[in-house]
Amino acid sequence: MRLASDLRRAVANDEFMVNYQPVVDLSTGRVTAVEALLRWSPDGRPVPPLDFIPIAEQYGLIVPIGAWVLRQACRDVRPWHDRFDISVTVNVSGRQLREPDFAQTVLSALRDADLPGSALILEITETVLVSSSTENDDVTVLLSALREEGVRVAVDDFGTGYSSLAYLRHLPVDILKIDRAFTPEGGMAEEMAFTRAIVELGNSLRLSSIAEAVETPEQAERLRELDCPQAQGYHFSRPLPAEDLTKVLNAGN
Ligand code: G
Ligand code: G
Ligand code: NA
Repeated sequence: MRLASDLRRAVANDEFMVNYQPVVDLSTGRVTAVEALLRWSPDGRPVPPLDFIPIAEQYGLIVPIGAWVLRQACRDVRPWHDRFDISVTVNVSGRQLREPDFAQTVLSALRDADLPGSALILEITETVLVSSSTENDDVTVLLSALREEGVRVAVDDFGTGYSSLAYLRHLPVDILKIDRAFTPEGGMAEEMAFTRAIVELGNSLRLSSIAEAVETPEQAERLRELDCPQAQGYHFSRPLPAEDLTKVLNAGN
């Protein structure tokens, strides 16, 4: 496949970049974290992540690409962490978690950027977490070890991957990223009931939920009324290159 060989070359040629989308504390408006989002523009034309990430996963290329994202994200967040106490949240695919040296990859990215583990959040989809979550399995052990270094774990796409919540009782997680399907569109009663139930679950488990794809001030206000602690989305900011985000943060955080 053409895309796969292009991707292989891209790793060697440094063709990737990382953009950062702010995660905002809904009660203070402060940026608490940024999500690292991989971008690839071979010959100046951007390829959507949803087109190339599945291929990268299929060919195992997500392992070196993901390691590169971790290193870049830790390096970029360092000044934002020092000045504004901002953490970085990095997407991790199941393929990466199964690498025996994944913990080493994470810890060396932190060490080389001189960043504490508490500044890093690993974002793992609910489907991947659940498919690897019997009580004593490797992923549980791995995540527990990383948490001992202060690294936090976020459940991505929460609410869409699985019909049971039992895994939340034994998997070491800190944050729920509430799937965009539950970001209220119009404030209709039934829609709000789902959002409220999910936010309340997160709050009562002391998980710091993040609502995704918040696009309007009305949506942000509804989430505030439901006591959702954090949110991200175009209403606050699009994903930005590091230099642009630095300017935004310096202008006031
Ligand atoms: O910007 P958006 O189109 O960036 O991202 C689309 C999807 O790609 C998201 O679901 C996001 O989780 C995923 N994604 C973005 N960056 C990365 C990455 O570095 N690694 C992995 N595994 N997924 C990513
Ligand atoms: O599920 P995950 O957090 O990985 O999704 C990130 C994806 O969502 C990226 O593609 C990002 O560009 C996109 N995104 C971020 N904010 C918004 C938003 O407000 N609306 C929409 N439609 N997409 C968004
Ligand atoms: Na994500």
